[in-house]
Amino acid sequence: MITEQQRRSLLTDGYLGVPDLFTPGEIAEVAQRLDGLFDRFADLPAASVLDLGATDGEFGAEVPEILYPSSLSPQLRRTAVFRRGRALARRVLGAGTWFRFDHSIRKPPGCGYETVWHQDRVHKRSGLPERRLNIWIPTTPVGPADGCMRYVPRSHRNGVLPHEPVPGRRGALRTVGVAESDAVDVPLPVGGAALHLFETVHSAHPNSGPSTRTAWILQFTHPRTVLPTATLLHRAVYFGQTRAWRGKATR
Ligand SMILES: O=C(O)CCC(=O)C(=O)O
Repeated sequence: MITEQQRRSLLTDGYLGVPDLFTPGEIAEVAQRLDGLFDRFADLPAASVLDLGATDGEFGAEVPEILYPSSLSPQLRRTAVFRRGRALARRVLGAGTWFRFDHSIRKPPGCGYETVWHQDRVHKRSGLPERRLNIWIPTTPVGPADGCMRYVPRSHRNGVLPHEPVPGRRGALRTVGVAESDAVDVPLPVGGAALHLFETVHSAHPNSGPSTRTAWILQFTHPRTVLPTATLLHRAVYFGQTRAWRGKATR
């Protein structure tokens, strides 16, 4: 768990690297579940998969992303990593914090794509008075060469900044005018996590290293009473679209 000083640092700077939230064994369990899903990437429901690479690249081979992996593999929700992540989110955002979303992004060795600079709030233009926390959990050690996260400190304080589409990249919206020299890398060992707020400007490096970089990303929201119709509808549609696959997977 984090100290009060770390909590304050997160709220002041908009991000926090924590090197020791989980044990290697706890991460290995998550890695095994995620690997099992990525191994079946081509067979996952269409609603569960994206690729953040080039628009003309081979879908699933560049920067594969799985949406709601914990719905496809419900054991993920029963892991120590999930439980501790949720307790941490409640400590940061307060009682009544609600698990909103999870996804997993993989960068194969030699993946030349950075995750472009963005604020998560720009993808959720609800305008609702909610606060969110992202917990980014790598399954291998990560540094700048392997695709670690990077942040612009205190960038969460200026509201939603202008964003622009990135030609040639699937679904990417990039914050306009980020001064990269202000950014801070957050390298992590196995068992570490990078935390950030809904408005923090962030990016992740390409993976020029020899290992596959996989991250499980948990997103929590507060207050729980903010349950916009669009969110519930999105969930209902997703569950409908993946029901047949989930039924087969658990048989
Ligand atoms: O894993 C990545 O490459 C980016 C993750 C990210 O942008 C996020 O967790 O908000």
